[in-house]
This record gives sequence, C-alpha cells and structure tokens, in this order.
Amino acid sequence: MSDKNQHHSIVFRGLNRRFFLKRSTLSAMAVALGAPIVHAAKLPAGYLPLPFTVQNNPMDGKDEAMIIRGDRPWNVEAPPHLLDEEVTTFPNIFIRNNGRTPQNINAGEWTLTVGGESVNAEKTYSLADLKQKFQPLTYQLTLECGGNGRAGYYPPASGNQWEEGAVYCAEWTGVRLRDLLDDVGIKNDAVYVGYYGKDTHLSGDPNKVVISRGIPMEKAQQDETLLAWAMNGEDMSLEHGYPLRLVCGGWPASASGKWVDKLVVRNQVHDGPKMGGNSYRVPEYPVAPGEEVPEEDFKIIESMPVKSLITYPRSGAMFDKSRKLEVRGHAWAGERSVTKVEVSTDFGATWQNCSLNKPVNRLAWQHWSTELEFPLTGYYEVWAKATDDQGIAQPMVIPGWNPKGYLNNACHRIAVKVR
Ligand SMILES: Nc1nc2c(c(=O)[nH]1)N[C@H]1C(S)=C(S)[C@@H](COP(=O)(O)O)O[C@H]1N2
Ligand SMILES: [Mo]
Repeated sequence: MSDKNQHHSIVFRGLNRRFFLKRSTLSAMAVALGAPIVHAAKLPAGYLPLPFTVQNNPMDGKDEAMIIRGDRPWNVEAPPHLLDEEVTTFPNIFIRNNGRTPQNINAGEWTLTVGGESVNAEKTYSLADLKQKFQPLTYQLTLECGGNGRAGYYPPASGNQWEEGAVYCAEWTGVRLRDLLDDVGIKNDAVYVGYYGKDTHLSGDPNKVVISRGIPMEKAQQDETLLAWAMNGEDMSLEHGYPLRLVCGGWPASASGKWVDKLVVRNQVHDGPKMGGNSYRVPEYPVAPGEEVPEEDFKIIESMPVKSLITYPRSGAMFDKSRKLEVRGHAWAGERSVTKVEVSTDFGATWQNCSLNKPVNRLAWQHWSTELEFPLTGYYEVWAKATDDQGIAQPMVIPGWNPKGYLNNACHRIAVKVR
C-alpha cells in the first residue's frame, strides 16, 4: 500500500463506525467518488458509502489477490470476488493458523490415535487403515472462521481483522468420525470429542499445544462430520491440514482441527487450549460495545449464523448504463439452510428476490444469482441479504458487539459505478 493510501485508510477507518452522516457532506462525498450517489436520500443514518469504510478503496481496483492478515502465524483471506467458484479451490481458500505449519510430513507414517477417558481402549490407525476399514464419503462443507467480519466491529476487537473472506466451501473426502468412534468403542458417559494437531507453538516450545478444540457428541456423530484426507479430489494442501483433518461444516472453522494426529473422547466439555476464556466464545446476553464481560458469562459458539456473499461482480466494478448486470454469490446458515436471498440497490429501501439453488448436501453453501438494472448514471451499492429456514435474516447493520469480534453476519455490500 502506498503512503497516500495508508493515510486514507487510517482517516476513513476512524470515520468508519462512529461517523454519523450529515446530508451536507453527501455532495462532498459524491465529489470524492467521482459520481453522484444515486440513492443518497435513502442512505440509512450511520452509513457511509463503501469506499469510505474499507481499507482498500474498491474503486482503485487493486484488491486483486489474497490478502495477508499476518505472517506469524500465517493468516490469509480471500477478497470476495475470488470466492466466485461454486466449490472453492486452492489458492483461493483462506488460511487461519494459530501456530506454525508442521514441516516434513510423511503421510505414509502418519497415525491417528483415538483416546480420552471415554473410550474403552485407546486405538491407533494409519492413514491406510482409515481408507481401507471405513466407507469413504464426499461432501461439500462450508467452513467459516468464527471471527470472519471482525474488522466491522467498533471498538475494534483484537485478532485478525478479517473482512469478508475467511470462509470457503470445498469438497471433502474422508471417513465419518462416527464410524471411527464405533470402531474404537466409546463409553456411555462420552460428551465431547477434542482434537490435537501437529502444528507447533509460536514460542517454539515443543510441549505447548497451539489449539485443541472440539465438538459435542451430537455434532461428532452427524453424517457429514468427517476425518478428511482429500480436498476437491486431491490430497489437501499442507496449509489446510495435510494429511488429515477434522471437518465440521457449519460450525466455527476452529472446530475443524488441521494436521490431526490425536482425538480424545471426553466425559466433560473438552478443555484444551482455546476452548475457554473468550476464545471462540461469546457473551450469553447482549453487551454494550467495549463492555467487560465476566468469563463465566461466555458460551461456546456452535452453529454459525446465516450469511451471504456477493462474489460477482467485484466491488468497484464500472459498467455502462444500458447493460443488465448479473450479480451472484453464495449463502449459508450453519446447521440450517438458506431459503431466501434478496438484493437491494437503494441502500436497503427496497429488495428484489434472487434465484437460489438448494445445497448439494447439508452444510454446503448455496448459490444465488439475479439480474439488476441501473437506470441512472452514478454510484450505486449492491447489498445482499439471506434468510434461513427459521426465518432469521442477516442484519443490515453490524450485529451485537462482543469482546473478540465473532459472528459478524451483517449484509455484504459492494460498490458499482454506472456511466
Ligand atoms: N491444528 C490446527 N487446526 C486448526 C487451526 C490451527 O491453528 N491449528 N486453526 C483453526 C481455525 S481458527 C480456523 S478458522 C480453521 C481454518 O482452516 P483453513 O486454514 O483451512 O481455512 O482451522 C482451524 N483448525
Ligand atoms: Mo478461526
């Protein structure tokens, strides 16, 4: 980023969540945008046109590639237009590491041990055992980081400042965790399955566990919960968990352990690193922005909320007035399915229904599309809003602030300029 842009981003980030729009500033903004804001009168209070709220002005057309949020550990997200594929492929897949990627993996020697106080006896499998003993299955499963959208919160929450792109839906092949647990033999008191992976702690201490999260038995025993070795028909990429990872679609992706070499079946809620405190947990009740919340008032995030993305066109697209514009993207809703996607071109004053596909299987994201017309020259935004099968819709404004900035499922919006 050039110095000039950096300066802009700081100024505009400051304005981002605090600035209350005065009508008198609209004309100044139109000058900055180089176009009249067509539905300016409908801009809700507290909203700024998109270019004034994000780090990279979409009108620059510069956000081409994957966005690096951190290099130690390695954290990378996709700009939404790189998520346009129906099934996300490498390298358009976000990477979220809490420690260091394991090196020199030998898949031929890889083993998975299933232990913990709620197994009858510990058992160890090679990858070949897993592939031969159990029925392999393939599902498309959506993984979204619990902190996706964190950058939208004010006051800012600590952690990677994810915008929209810490989500993907890949096709995973592996065996059911349930089949494996049946083979091991578990006790009646089992309540949780936790994972351990081979990544190493940033401190370099080989005895320190990076992250060890888990899922309740009910999620562990779902048809779609897999121990997967393949992504999109190939060995999965190293960064995404090669040679074996847990995949728990629809839940915060932190439940989907990468480089898994040990599972523990627990007679209590798993208590590994990043299961407690405010990690992947949210207050049990709404809190005021910036409020301190006592640790005992947090609950573990389970199913992710309804959400959608506009993946085409890219934000900042410029096109001619006479053209009809195809707009498309994906929508997902954790354990639920999405029943409706709507788009608005007048800042949410009116909405138009989109066509929406059924998921190819449970927990896969769904594709939506529609055609839009823009009758006037100027600056527009396209907003997308999904509704789940329980009638819950995405909020148009940032939802409940929480200390770690999880679960921001506010409507995605893009900027378009019509000439
Ligand atoms: N072993 C291990 N598994 C892990 C993590 C990790 O740091 N180490 N990060 C978790 C988090 S927080 C997320 S969001 C997802 C990211 O998966 P991805 O890198 O395939 O996108 O992996 C999860 N599994
Ligand atoms: Mo995450």
